[in-house]
Amino acid sequence: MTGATRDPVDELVGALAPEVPPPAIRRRDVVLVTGPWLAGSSSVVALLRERRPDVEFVESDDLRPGQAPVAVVFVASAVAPLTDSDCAVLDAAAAHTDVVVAAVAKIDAHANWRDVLDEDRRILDAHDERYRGVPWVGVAAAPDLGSPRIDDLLAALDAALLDPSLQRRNRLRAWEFRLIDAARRHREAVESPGRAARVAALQAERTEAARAVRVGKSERAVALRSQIQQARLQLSYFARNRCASVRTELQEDAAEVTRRGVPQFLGYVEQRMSAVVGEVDAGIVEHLTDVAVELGVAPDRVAPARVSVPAVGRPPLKSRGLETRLMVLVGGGFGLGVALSLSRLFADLAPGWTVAGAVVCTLIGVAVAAWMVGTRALLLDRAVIDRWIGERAAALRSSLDEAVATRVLATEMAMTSVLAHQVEVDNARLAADLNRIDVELREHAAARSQAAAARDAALPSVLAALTRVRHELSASGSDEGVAGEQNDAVSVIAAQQGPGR
Ligand SMILES: Nc1nc2c(ncn2[C@@H]2O[C@H](COP(=O)(O)OP(=O)(O)OP(=O)(O)O)[C@@H](O)[C@H]2O)c(=O)[nH]1
Ligand SMILES: [Mg+2]
Repeated sequence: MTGATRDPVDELVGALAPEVPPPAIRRRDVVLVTGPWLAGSSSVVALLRERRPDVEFVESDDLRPGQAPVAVVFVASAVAPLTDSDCAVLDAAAAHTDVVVAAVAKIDAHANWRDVLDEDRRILDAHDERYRGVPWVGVAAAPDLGSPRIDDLLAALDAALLDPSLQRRNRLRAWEFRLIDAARRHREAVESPGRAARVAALQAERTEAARAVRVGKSERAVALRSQIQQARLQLSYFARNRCASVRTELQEDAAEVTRRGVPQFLGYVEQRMSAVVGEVDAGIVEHLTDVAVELGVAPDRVAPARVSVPAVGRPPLKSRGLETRLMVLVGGGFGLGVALSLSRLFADLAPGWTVAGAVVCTLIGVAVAAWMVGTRALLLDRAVIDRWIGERAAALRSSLDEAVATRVLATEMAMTSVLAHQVEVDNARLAADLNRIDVELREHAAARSQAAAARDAALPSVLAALTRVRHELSASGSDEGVAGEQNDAVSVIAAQQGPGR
């Protein structure tokens, strides 16, 4: 007979959900007594063992993982109604066992234990409908006064253990747990929180990588543009400022130059102009190097060409023949006039010295004429030099302006090409990153669709089997029982009770 080798419940469920393996639990022929902390379960176990030595009672610690009892006695204290965590203790203890008897302990010490019992029954019924038929009794296993009261529990336990459908119900309950677990695993395989978190992280990483490259590119372009414009403005201002100040300085010096000092002064002008060129050149290099460093470009990309002093001819100091002749004429006339006037005055004052006076007056006239011509020539030279300095400064200024514009432009081009290269490098790195992320995302999507396919294929039969198991469980309460399905514990109790009661 096949039933001798295989449980009928296993055959029933196995036909509905063949891919779900049977519950991997070992049914121990024991009654588990458990309950919340300090509820009194150890006292109840002790008393039960004393009263019913024919049945093996154990506490949670006595069961190893994978072992399930034939019945569970759930001990709750009469001190207060059950909490959610208390219900969870029962859920864990009776996961694979359908037969549950509930007891409110310490009823000797709590006069209102019946109210607590009613409340506990209501709470447990509301917690899970599987507990609706659970019998509730009051016990006092270790009373402070009087004798222990455990008869109601023994009676309820006997009735439960004598139920002929006990083994079948327990097996169905174990199957229910197994099927719920299988359905949960299928759902989790599809909606795996770990995979969902990883996919979300990958998508965030993808968006951030693309954004970082885009923002980095436009930030660098904006920074380059603004730095270059700033450099152009500041360097032009600096160059103009230096030209203006050197011109003022040299023109002031030119106003005091002597005729003899002119050649030396011209050399000094060259020297000052070269110094300004050097200063502006150094300023350009320094500023553009700073810009390069700030933009993360090697400073050697800054255009290194030096500025030269613009060539402007020497001042036209000699080429003024007509003016010189005019001055000689005017100076000579003025000197002659002075000489004649003085000699007339002298002749009147000292007629005896007329000849000597004429000589002296002539000399004075010549001296005055020479002074006039000399002074006029010096003033003229100074005016020429002054104009020449203005021209040189203007030439220097436009030359420096041009140098600034050229150098800034060259630097901008060099940096633009460096930044373009950086953009290429960034884009290549971004493409590699996106490719890696997309490959992983595709792998997750494939794994998810595989799991969904597996779930869609398996879940209907699992759910059908679960519905059938629950139907059998709810029906088994009113069944007449299944012949030959009583477990060993039931047989022992029945044999024990037979003649003795
Ligand atoms: N008054 C009275 N006290 C009891 C009764 N049963 C147990 N107690 C007391 O309740 C306390 C806890 O009893 P235990 O039997 O150790 O309870 P437990 O649930 O096994 O406790 P833990 O294993 O520590 O969680 C002890 O102080 C017992 O004396 C009872 O029926 N009446
Ligand atoms: Mg204990």
